[in-house]
Amino acid sequence: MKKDITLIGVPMDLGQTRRGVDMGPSAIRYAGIVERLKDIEYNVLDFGDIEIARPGTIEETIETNLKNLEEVASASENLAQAVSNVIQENRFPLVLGGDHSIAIGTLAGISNHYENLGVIWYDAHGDLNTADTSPSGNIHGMPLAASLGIGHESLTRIGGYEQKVKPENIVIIGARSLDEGEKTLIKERGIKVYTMHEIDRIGMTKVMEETIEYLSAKTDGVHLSLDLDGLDPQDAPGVGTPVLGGISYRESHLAMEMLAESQLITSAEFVEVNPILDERNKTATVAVALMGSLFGEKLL
Ligand code: NNH
Ligand code: MN
Ligand code: MN
Ligand code: MN
Repeated sequence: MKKDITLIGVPMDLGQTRRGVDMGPSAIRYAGIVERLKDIEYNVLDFGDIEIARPGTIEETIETNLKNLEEVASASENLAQAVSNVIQENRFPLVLGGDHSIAIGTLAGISNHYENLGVIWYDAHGDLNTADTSPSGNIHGMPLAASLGIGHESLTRIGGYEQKVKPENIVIIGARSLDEGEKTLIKERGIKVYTMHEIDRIGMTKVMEETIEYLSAKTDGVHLSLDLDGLDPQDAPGVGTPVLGGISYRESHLAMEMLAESQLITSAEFVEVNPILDERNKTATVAVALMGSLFGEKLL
């Protein structure tokens, strides 16, 4: 039942303004992801890195407040193609970021292989902004909106089609910093969200049981998009936009272990690891440990 895995690195930092997150894929490789997966008997292939244009090298033709729009769109197309090829080869795409804007390309590459894709968005943020609601103009705050088909068409039409995921097939876990426009969208579209409040109140076990039940009932594949800032900054300090009061390391392991047991996850990405802001590669090390659990590593 074990699917072969292909790693895809996306050294992208253009979706936000703090440099260093483009080194995330290297940091995660250095923290031993390939060996970790091979230790639990996976066939792992490292595709290498997606080509990312340098900022300002693509001629600006679109008038917009979105930062590096052309470069992000072009990288997204490249990533979508690579991810789609991996699925075609019947392998599991494991995408290493890079800032979270890369999810636009990942989902564009995945979604048309499924009838009804589900998405788990593990994040302190909603990433549901558009040019109109964004407080920053940073595209890493927009990938979930873009994947719903909401926002600038250079982002919503990656892969040549719109709406990669339906609102009722999304579960956001760990939210604690939502912008006003995002809150409105969540309510209007009926997106399921477990904020930190619910995690505190009912516990991660129940959150994951409910999430798995909710998604397995109606989807034929589930993508895990894990932003390391979903975790508490004490456990994952190497992120560009840390928010206090996050999910713990242990709770995150439990979540990954429950997903492994459920066999629900068909693709995954780990994003926002920024080694420049990190403490001795701790955040990449945490990411690798969580990937181990997601792929079925056991303590005993
Ligand atoms: N919501 C803010 C914005 O849109 C912050 C987004 N930052 C993230 N998202 N790291 O996961 O700019
Ligand atoms: Mn995010
Ligand atoms: Mn985030
Ligand atoms: Mn395009």
